[in-house]
Amino acid sequence: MKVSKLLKTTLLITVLLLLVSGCTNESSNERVRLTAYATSEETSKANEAAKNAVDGDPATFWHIQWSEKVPQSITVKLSRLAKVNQVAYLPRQDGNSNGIITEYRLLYSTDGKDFIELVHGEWALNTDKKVVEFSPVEATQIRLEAIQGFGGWASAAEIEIGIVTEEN
Ligand SMILES: [Ca+2]
Repeated sequence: MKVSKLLKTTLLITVLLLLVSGCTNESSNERVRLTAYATSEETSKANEAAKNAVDGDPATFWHIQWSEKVPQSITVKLSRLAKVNQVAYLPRQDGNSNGIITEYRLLYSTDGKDFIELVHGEWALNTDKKVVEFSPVEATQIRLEAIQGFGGWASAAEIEIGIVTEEN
């Protein structure tokens, strides 16, 4: 008796899980995870690797090697192809302005080799989050190129990618 009840419960749970996954498991709705790489990152003198720009923590940041200068770039990799229509840049929040990006380009790619320019613009030298919106593009990588940054460096506390969710 106990076993069959357990079986029934297990079956019910399985069916429910299948129903739930059937609703949310379409590849277009799969949660996009972000990783990052950069043309330069300071990992020997400080903990300022590219991954710090996508860790969700405003207190950690990416900074290029102190011995290098802009132009440099940081590229965010998406775990799958997604429709992107927004990028937000959060400058470092530790009170030091070094590397705050003031002239930038945003580019996107579907193969990580060819990058197409989306936006070229300027940002005020402050710690406010900068949000850039554009017509949606399908991409697997988004590149933030720092053309000018305070002190000749580039840094970023967070780079957020806005994804258009499919609703069919
Ligand atoms: Ca961070």
